[in-house]
Amino acid sequence: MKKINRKKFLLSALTGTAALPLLFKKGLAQNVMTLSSAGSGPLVIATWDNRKATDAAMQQIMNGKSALDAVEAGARVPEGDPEDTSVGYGGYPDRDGNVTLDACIMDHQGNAGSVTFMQHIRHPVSVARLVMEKTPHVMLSGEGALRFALENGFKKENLLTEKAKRAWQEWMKENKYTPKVSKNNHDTIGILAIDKKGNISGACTTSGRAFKMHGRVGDSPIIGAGMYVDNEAGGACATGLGEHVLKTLGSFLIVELMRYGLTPQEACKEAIRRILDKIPGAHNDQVGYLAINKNGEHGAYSIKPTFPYALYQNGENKVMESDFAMR
Ligand code: SD4
Repeated sequence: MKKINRKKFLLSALTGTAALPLLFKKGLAQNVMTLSSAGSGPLVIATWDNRKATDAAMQQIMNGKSALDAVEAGARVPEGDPEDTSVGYGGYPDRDGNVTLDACIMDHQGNAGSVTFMQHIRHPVSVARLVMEKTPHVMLSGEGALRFALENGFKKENLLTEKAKRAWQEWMKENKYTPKVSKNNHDTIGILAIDKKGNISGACTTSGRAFKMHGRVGDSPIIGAGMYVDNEAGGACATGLGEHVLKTLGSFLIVELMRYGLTPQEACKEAIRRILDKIPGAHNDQVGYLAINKNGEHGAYSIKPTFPYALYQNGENKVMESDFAMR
């Protein structure tokens, strides 16, 4: 069978030759599926300056635990931190004053779990993991997710801190119950890891957009939008305005682009380009993507500055700034 240069092929597809469907029709897709060989981790990467999270995750890996254990441990750090107003305990509420949480997790075998619109549980990422491991489902939502968590020993708590309550009351005075894109509420954690075996896992957890409509669910718990992992190709995660990520299924798109030979950086850039191309006015908003491949390479790209991220690799845990589209 003729060898296909995945990158050249993809770039030609991107420039409009529409060769992708043809490839699948001819049954050649298998040829392009066998991506890179052994991984060269360990590595942990997370959105924003979540160095405490990447540190907790790397400790798991150094102790011989899996990438799945690592991303869960990392995601739990901002979930438990009352100062992080975008995740878990201390997260800003919806416009009715309820803290409603979204989270997902995915392992190297393609197993996935997710909870959406869940209240009163501090660690939604751990509930998402249990959905993945203990149920025949991928997603549980709202009351059902809460009931499942309580049945599995999670504690019911009031997650609305005084600080978050005050911010919500201030917002109510100015905005009169009209949901808007809040520009300064973005510390959602998306986290990806490669363990000592070279396996990739990912997680994402958030309280979503501050002062959103009750019942609103963003990209973060949606497998393929807020996060996606395919152990052959790599992993990706998102932060920022979830509606844009949902409309373009950004994390899945990035992983697929890496499968066809793009570097993580090129893939993140293309996913941002897709948002800017398809969604009028998106250049005013923020979305940031992170991606890793099996070779331990990473990419980061956002609509606009600044999008810092934490990278723990080669014994160093540091903050870096992504490249961006709007100059
Ligand atoms: C959402 N993407 O619910 C999340 C918000 C976010 O940093 O990422 N904030 O739309």
